Amino acid sequence: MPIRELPTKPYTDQKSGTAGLRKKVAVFQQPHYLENFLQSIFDVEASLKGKTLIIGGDGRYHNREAIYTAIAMAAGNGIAKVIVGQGGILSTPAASNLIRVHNAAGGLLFTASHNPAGPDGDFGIKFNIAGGGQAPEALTGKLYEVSRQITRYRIFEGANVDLDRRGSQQLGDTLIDVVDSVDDYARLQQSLFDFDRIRDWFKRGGRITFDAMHAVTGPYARRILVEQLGAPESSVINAMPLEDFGGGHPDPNLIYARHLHDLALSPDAPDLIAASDGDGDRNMILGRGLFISPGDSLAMLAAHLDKLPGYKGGLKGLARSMPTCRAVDVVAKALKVECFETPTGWKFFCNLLDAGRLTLCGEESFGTSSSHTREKDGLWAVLAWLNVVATTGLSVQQIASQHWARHGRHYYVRHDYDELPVASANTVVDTLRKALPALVGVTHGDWTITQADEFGYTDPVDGSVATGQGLRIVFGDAARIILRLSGTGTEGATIRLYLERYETAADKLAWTTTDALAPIAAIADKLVRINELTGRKGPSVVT
Ligand code: G16
Repeated sequence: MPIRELPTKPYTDQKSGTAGLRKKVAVFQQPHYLENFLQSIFDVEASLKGKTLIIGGDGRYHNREAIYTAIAMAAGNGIAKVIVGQGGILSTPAASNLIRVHNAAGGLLFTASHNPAGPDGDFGIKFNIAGGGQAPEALTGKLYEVSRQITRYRIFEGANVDLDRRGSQQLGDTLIDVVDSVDDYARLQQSLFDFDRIRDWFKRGGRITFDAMHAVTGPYARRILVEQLGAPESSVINAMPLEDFGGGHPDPNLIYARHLHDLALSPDAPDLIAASDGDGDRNMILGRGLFISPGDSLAMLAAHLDKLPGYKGGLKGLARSMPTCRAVDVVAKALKVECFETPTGWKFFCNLLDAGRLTLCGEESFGTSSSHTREKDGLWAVLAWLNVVATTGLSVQQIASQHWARHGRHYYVRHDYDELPVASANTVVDTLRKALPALVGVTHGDWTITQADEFGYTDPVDGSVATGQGLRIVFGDAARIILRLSGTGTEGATIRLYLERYETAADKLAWTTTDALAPIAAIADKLVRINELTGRKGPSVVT
């Protein structure tokens, strides 16, 4: 039996962030680094033994090597069956779906999401549990503890798996099933949306440009948009997945996908312009002449969800992460459904989804999804918008204008200060935290602070508590300033400052976001003092 137990020494930095363990590729290439983390999973989740495990990744540099190791270690740790995407490719929502479809005990997803790839780029791993959601914090905490004491790992030595040949192969007692990366995911989308209606919309001249950013969604978008829905081949751009994502930054936002914003403003703009990120869970939506912010996209989809075949059964609850703008809260109120405010991190939605209390949820970080899976789902959001546009006969612009006229408009922006020295980022947060108690009741311009605190969350389903989830300065319904540290970066610390302003008067609905938020930004400058405390001149990224 070529299963061997090999000695190893622990690393002390295998602490998961907002979404799994993300590090530079070079960190993952250290001897036994990946093996240690994987063995921690197999040790902590002993119940994986004898069960099915899904394995796949976003195709970035180091994906294949990591997947060979993961398969050999799955076989070394008594996994009965591994289902792996052909070529080692699975988008994050496709992997989550496969866990659900095959009733698997969990999944190993190799991705650093929207972070750049290549030898000098980032790599990452997420462990998803039965049901398809990301490991909750209690579990990632245990993984971290175990990883700091690990002394050995188990592996099937000399494993020789052909990742490119679909079908079954045997590795000792473990069955390895290499499956098409797209089939099940495409079937799922077909069950949710009105493909006939969308096909007809394309036939009548409807146009989309979808940018796969040379990342994982290329094959998914081609299959669904082009082959199944009849969009012209040219509708999917940068469709070829590349190990370094073509040297780009597959983060679909107004900075890294600026060209899509320019396209939206051009005279020949298509009806819908969209993009997804490295691992296919994020989405960006634009219409002719207009960028739809993620918080607005969530609210507008919520308002139209009853028009989509997969959601005719009615809307249960809605949810957003705390820093996400409160547009969806207004829709929830109008629809008389529960609305939850969770910490940043998709994993916080999963208990609510499992308990049947949520239908739709989203985050400001370009994430939207529904109860159909347990990850955010980039192409799902694009198909949802296509379906709404095809069904209502309205343009994206009309959908947005009607929405704002009825529900009011939440202007919203996020300022990122990347790669700060950790100490200086902490100083900003600590200084504001100390100042919070004295802020309530203070008036700035037209707005008075009604609440100033640190966000904490008690999960309504299992009672688990998450503290220290961001500082918030709230001006009633009118505005908010939020500050938190990112949990997904791999260099130094990233401060995120979120600004929101709500307006309902008809003459205040068509401002530019920059103009609308200028007074809030000025208040944030005074209260949060990021430039002053860090020596920066301004944010690195504004989205
Ligand atoms: C991950 C999480 C999201 C989170 C985002 C940003 O997304 O799944 O829930 O909103 O990171 O997190 P942070 O503000 O801590 O950097 P992804 O697409 O990177 O997996």
